[in-house]
Parts: sequence; C-alpha cells; structure tokens
Amino acid sequence: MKVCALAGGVGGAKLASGLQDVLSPGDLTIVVNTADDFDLWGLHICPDVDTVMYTLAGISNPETGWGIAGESFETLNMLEHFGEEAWFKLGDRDFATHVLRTSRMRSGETLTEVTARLSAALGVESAVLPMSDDPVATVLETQEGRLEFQEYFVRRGQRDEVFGIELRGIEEARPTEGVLAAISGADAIVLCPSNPVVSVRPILALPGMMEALTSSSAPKVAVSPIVGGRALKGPADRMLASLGREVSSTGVARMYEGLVDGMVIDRIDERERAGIEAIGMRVLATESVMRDAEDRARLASETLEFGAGMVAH
Ligand code: FO1
Repeated sequence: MKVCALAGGVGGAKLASGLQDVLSPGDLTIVVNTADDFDLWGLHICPDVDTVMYTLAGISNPETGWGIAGESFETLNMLEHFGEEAWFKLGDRDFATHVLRTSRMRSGETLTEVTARLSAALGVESAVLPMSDDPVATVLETQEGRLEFQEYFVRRGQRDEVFGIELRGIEEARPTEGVLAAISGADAIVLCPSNPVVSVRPILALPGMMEALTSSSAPKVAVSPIVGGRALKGPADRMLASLGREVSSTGVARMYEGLVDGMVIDRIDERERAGIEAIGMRVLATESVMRDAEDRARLASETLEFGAGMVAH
C-alpha cells in the first residue's frame, strides 16, 4: 500500500516514523515543508526536511525532536567565541549535513537529489521529498515588523503575535515531479499533525498542489495537531488564535475543507465530532498523543485503517 504523507517538523516526523514502521519498506513517501529553510554562515539549512530525515533514520534527539541525539556543539561554541550569535543550535554532526547539502547544491544538484543522497546514507527506507526545489520563505507579520520564520520561531522564541503570513516565492515555486508522482500513485494521503498554518499550508499553497491532491481518488486523512484546545508542540494554537481562527480540531478541519475526507482527533475532543462531520468529514477519535514508538505505530495504523474504510470523494 503506497502512502504519501505531508509533513512539517517534529509532530509530522513522529507520525511519519509510525507510518514507516507499519508499512512495507519503500511504500512511504513524505512530502516535507521547505518554507522554513534559511541560510546561516553560507550554509543552506532545511530544518523540517532534516527533522523528518533524522527521525526516520532513528537518530533524532528524543528530547527536542529536532537535531541529532547525543550531539556536541564545539563548532557552534567556536563561532560564538569568534563573536557570532549562536541562537540557532546547530550541532557538530548536523553541521556536516548542511556543509554537504550546500556544497552539492552549489555544484548543481537539486535539494531533492541531495536529500535522497543524505537519506540513503542514513539508511532511511522511505522517500523524503522536499515539497519543491524552488525557494519559498515564510515571513510573519508581527508588531515588531516582518520576521523571517526562524527569527520568529527560534531567535525570538515565538513570543510575537502573528497578524499575517506571507509565503515569499510561492507563486513562482512548483511541486517537484517526484512529489506529483507520489501523490498520483498513493493509495492513501495523510496530512500529519504539523502546524496547519506554517507547515502544511506552504505545501498546499504550491501552485498545482491542490489540483494534484483533489484529482487523486485516494482517501485523504488529516491528524489534528490540536488536543484539548492546545498545540502539542510549538505555537500553532497561538498562531491560529491571532489569525482569527478557532483553536480546535474543528478549526483545523475548516482549513482542510474540500480536501480532506476524514479527521483523526484526540479522544478528549470527542465532543467536536458532530461539528467536524457537519463540515463533511468523517471523524476518528483516538489517543493521538505520541509518547513513544509504540504510540506512533498505533496511531499510524489506526489512521491508515480509518482511511481504508472510507469512500474517497
Ligand atoms: N528549534 C529551536 O527551537 N531552537 C533551535 O536552536 C533549533 C535548532 C535547530 C537546528 C537544526 C534543525 O534541523 C532544527 C532546529 N530547530 C530548532 C527546530 C526548527 O527550527 C523548528 O522545529 C522548525 O523550523 C519548525 O518546524
């Protein structure tokens, strides 16, 4: 069974690893957000792609969800010694990823090609596909002015209220051939529990992406990242509120209206079932918090079974 998952950072990577565990090797493709990519010290950094890649390789830092387990930070310490600001915590081994990626891209390889090479070297069994080989950058409108994504997210610790989001470059960007092929060849499409505004939306906003998704007859299931009115990780709850959206799985379902056939929500949000069904989606209420590998695999198989039992539109 071929599955195509759309994912952003940590929450998306967790469900992707559960999907990888329950599917046959090679049956999973993860299309990853690249709108939070940025350059630092001349290196091209792709936090969401790397989070998914390291998680699927089984080497991610279990405490943070991003970066590599057991990292050292000697390079960053030296940069700080040289007077540089070290707000983005790049570990020594993680640096190797960015050095190689940047060097290969400068020699003409695409981000997709470099990611395939890095993933294969790390023993990842699934296809990790950047959503696009064209640059897209999330820029947030705040009371402090316009902030680049990592400036907002890491440097300023997500403390600013977000009034608007620009996806710079989105109109000129295109999904890759590989992404379009993964969607058209999928038996099920899963929208991972990633931030719907800054992780999933950039993928959906790529020109041609909604058409590709809606012309697939595969069931489409989204797993809500909001549990009990709060985001499991990151600022999704505060972002939804400041953008005037309802902070609930129903609010997330509204953002996916017309695309998604079913929503997986947490058991504690069972009372939202009727409201989501009224939007035209089926609902599976289950334990959606992924604490360990067992939780990830269980949620992944429940999500796939839920999709398989649905007639796609
Ligand atoms: N997130 C942080 O909150 N602080 C960091 O210092 C940080 C460093 C970092 C390094 C490499 C990487 O791949 C990811 C990193 N992240 C860090 C996570 C990342 O910024 C966010 O999780 C995503 O961009 C949001 O999806």
